[in-house]
Amino acid sequence: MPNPSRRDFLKRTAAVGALAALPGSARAATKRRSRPVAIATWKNRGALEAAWNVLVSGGYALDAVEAGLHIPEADPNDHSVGLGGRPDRDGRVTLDSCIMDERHRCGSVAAIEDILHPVSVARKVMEETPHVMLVGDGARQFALEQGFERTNLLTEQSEQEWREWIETNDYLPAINNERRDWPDDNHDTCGMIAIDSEGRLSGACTTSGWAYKLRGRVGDSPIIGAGLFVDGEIGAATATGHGEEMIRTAAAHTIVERMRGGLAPQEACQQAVEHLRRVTPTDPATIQAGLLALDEKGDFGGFALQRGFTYVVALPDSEREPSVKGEITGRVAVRGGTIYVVEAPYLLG
Ligand code: SD4
Repeated sequence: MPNPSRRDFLKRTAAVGALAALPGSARAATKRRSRPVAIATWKNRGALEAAWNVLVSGGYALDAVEAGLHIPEADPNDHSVGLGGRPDRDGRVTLDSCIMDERHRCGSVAAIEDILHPVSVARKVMEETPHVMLVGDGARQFALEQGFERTNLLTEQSEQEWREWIETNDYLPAINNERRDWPDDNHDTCGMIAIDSEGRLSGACTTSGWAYKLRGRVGDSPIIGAGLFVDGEIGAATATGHGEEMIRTAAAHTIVERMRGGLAPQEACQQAVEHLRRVTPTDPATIQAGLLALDEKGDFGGFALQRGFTYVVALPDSEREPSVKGEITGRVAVRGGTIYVVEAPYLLG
């Protein structure tokens, strides 16, 4: 007769083995309950509130980030995302977006035109195709086949500003946003990561990218691992700023790997910025990188290369005033929680 301790050991290892054999989704599903948390780049408050409403209703983090990003995508006054986004130098609005769930499932569209909600096309790429990324005309064709409508995204205002820009032909974006004229209310590229009450992590990004970019330029926002990365067992990260820098350092993936190594989200963001500054061939004084992270416990952090990176985070009512690195400059009560506006700490003065 086997001795009891050996029997226990066998039972235990069998259970662990069965768990390891489960696909990631089932593994995550057996895991935990969590407090919901959502965090987004810039003052994307409306987007965050839409996402939060899904989370406090017990919804799925993936649905939350998608619903959140629909807000800036449809807002003609947000000149860095979707409708009303600034065009490329040829006057065409081209959009980049991606989405990723807790099971390493992801979808992405780059340089897509005429479609109001690229994040939802990215989700369709994830759910309806064996691919991860579609670009340009192919992405639009896929979207139209999926029933998305063709929409003219170039608003009168954006067109007028582009025509004025042609006169100066100045390529360089401002450090903190493409909207030099509205610095107090920037909501710029929207990167959002969230964890729901079942402990499922997801994230998404949406942008019209670098204003007046070369036709065909793609930034970090649709690149899995650069503008966004999610590992359901570890955490999630997203980025904003000069996309070329996030691509060359695989910024979001770097952050998640540092969290896997044991760093808290705040420290992981800071180290990723320090690394970026060390390795970039670009003059660091001319670029911005704003990074956000969230781990599987719901802890979060943000860090930037330069002053001026604002982010928003939604936390449940039960939360004490959160201890954040950086300065809380605003708070708004929302259903079942509070949205805090935070000025992220930064590396360069
Ligand atoms: C890009 N990272 O296309 C985006 C731009 C951005 O706030 O984040 N702007 O490079």
